[in-house]
Amino acid sequence: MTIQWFPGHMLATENLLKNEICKTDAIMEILDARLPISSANPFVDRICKNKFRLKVLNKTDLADPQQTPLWLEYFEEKLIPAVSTCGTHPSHVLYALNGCLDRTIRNTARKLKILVLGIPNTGKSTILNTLSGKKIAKTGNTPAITRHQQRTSLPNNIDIYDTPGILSPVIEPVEKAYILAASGAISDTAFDYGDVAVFAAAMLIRRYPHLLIERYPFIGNVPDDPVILIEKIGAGRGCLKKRGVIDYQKASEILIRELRAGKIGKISFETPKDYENDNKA
Ligand SMILES: Nc1nc2c(ncn2[C@@H]2O[C@H](COP(=O)(O)OP(=O)(O)OP(=O)(O)O)[C@@H](O)[C@H]2O)c(=O)[nH]1
Ligand SMILES: [Mg+2]
Repeated sequence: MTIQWFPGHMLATENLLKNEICKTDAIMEILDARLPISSANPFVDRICKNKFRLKVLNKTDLADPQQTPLWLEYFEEKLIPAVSTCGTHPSHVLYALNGCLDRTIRNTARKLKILVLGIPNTGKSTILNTLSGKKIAKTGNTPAITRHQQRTSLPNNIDIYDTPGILSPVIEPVEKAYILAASGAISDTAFDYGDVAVFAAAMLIRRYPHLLIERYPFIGNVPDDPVILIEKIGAGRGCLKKRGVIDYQKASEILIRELRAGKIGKISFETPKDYENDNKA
């Protein structure tokens, strides 16, 4: 099933960015470290062509610690500037900001303008707050918290702009939409938890069976079938309807919410190895 979610403020943000980009010195593109490919918006590639752009793989504390360094190597090989951060960690975000400043030619006659861009819920506003040392921007664990661009002045004549998260109007292929939905980048109103849970369960069975056993010891062996895994989780967590029928929807929601919150463990939805294999053909 295709998933689409493109509320009006995203189109307004795209139009704003098209006008603003020429007045911008550098861009911090905030990605989700668990999904560095799927959390990149092709619109950002298109409009940022002639500007210095740093890819910031945020939420590293939730990502598989083996995969994030591999992603950084992957980007380095392709000569794409990238760093990884935890958005609430001042030294991490300062390192990212300096990564931008080091590569940006300054026009001392005016303030340096840095745009913070990305899809929803990757931690843009959190990074801005950590950089400024104050809670300037509203943050929250649902997508589309920020609805308007917001400027903050930093020391050394720097203006930094937080922007609303933007997605593509059409998210393709469907696997990408499922990854985005599972990560929390798409509003819950735009997809079915059951579908996304099957996708997520299949990924967990393939890559992180040991974490499934640790989190849900009552499942016994990890089944090959994602639907059976979800049913077992539902049974173990008491998600039952009348006459003992498993509440599949509730079980799906539990799996997705615990996956997003890092309760199952540190998990990456994408690995450079799988990505390269999938794109070899
Ligand atoms: N675990 C973890 N959570 C983070 C990190 N950075 C941000 N968050 C959380 O992620 C959620 C989204 O953060 P926001 O800063 O609101 O994200 P945003 O990109 O501004 O989202 P929109 O405004 O909706 O586009 C919040 O609950 C943050 O506390 C991080 O590095 N690690
Ligand atoms: Mg925000």
